[in-house]
Amino acid sequence: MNDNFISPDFYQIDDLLSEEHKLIRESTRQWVSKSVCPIIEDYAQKAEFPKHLVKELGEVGAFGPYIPQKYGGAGLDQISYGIMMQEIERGDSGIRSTASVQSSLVMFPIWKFGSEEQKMKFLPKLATGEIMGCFGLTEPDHGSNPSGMTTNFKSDGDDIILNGSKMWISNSPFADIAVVWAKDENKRIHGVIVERGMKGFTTPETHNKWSLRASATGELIFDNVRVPKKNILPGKSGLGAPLMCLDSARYGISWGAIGVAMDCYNTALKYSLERVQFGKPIAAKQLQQKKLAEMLTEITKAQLLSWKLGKLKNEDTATSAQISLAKRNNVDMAMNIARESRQVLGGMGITGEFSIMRHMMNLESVITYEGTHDIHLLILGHDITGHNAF
Ligand code: TGC
Ligand code: FAD
Repeated sequence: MNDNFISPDFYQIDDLLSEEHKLIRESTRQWVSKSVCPIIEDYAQKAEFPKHLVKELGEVGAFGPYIPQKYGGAGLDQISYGIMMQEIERGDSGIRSTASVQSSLVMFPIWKFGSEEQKMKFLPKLATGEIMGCFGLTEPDHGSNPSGMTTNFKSDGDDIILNGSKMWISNSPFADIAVVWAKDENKRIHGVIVERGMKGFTTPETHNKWSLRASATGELIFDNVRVPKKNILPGKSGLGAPLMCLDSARYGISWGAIGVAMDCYNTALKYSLERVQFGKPIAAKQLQQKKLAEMLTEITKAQLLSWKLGKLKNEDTATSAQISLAKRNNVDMAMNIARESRQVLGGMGITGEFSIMRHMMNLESVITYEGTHDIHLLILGHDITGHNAF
């Protein structure tokens, strides 16, 4: 597969980045070009997760880059995290999923809500990829409305007994641990670390996906699973705890979507300059220029949005609604660019010779998970009007 990526920077947004940000971008970009781009199409066609990339993701620092060094992270800022997600998703949304689930949905809750013992036990191994985690919030009957979840536990001495099931869980088929959200006897939601090998805990894989084919998705099934109470995250309970994790992951996705859009734009631009029809490169035709000009406009707007959101995240002042706006806008922007750039390539656009069609299919998941396009609109509507329309 081709990889001659040149990233568009029409508004010199690089001037807003530090030297460290640029170094992180360069090293992540080189890794993606070397290790992801050459193999990802084959894995997507086979519907297989390239598991050998886990160790390398750990080595490039993609697992918990903003987690303090004391716990095995790199202690970087939020813009660094965003840049990494952008570069990795330029390769494939499924690989970015692996990195963002591990960082924002597994390491983040253990770091923010875990005991010191839990942090020391799990975070350093999660940072290197020695162990992998997944995040269980969604259930078969509760997707957009997780507060209705029925997964529950009862106290039994020093343990809890966990029952229920989770669906659509990224990385579940191979994860060593799962951060699972479940209700106690008082219907209060808690995070529980469930470890592979616990009796009654199974993780069947979900097959036949047309999207995120290089990412493993599955269920989490709990049949009277005995979990020690010391595996409950003590620092925060209630739906606000998983929603805080989602804020972190949604922010990363806003950057990731830019990576996809840049890759599609870049592919379409190069193809249009080379492809000759009616005696001229198609890039010389007004209709193709309109597509390219609009793509670059939308990418530039999205770059500024995520950069400013990163500044707010660094100051710890980003609101959930601001994050929803960026996730919603940027994923939608990337989907439109994938569709338009696919058309620029004509028939070639549907083949695995180019990354566009895989990106387009992946984005169907990205626009649905971490809150659907419409749920983010309703979060914004609530913020603007004060009326909850869920
Ligand atoms: P609501 O009543 O609004 O809130 C419940 C409690 O939570 C507080 N809260 C937040 N706290 C922290 N951060 C946030 N972003 C928060 N948003 C709300 C809120 O103040 C309240 O606190 P308290 O103390 O009063 O109880 O909750 P609701 O039930 O009305 O639901 C709100 C809604 C619809 C926005 C929420 O349920 C939602 O976001 N739904 C979408 C579900 C979703 O995004 N699921 C994602 C699953 S994980 C996933 O998709 C991973 S994909 C991974 C990958 O591969 O990349
Ligand atoms: P539903 O909630 O049933 O929604 C169906 C439709 O109804 C949507 O269009 C939605 O926008 C709309 N809708 C819902 N409520 C309203 C309303 N109030 N008003 C108007 N319209 C509404 N979850 C995890 O917990 N962990 C994971 O790791 C994870 N990984 C995933 C990986 C993949 C590949 C996919 C596809 C999903 C993953 N998810 C994960 C689940 C994901 O978060 C949910 O699919 C998503 O939140 C939507 O839930 P749902 O699929 O049940 O759709």
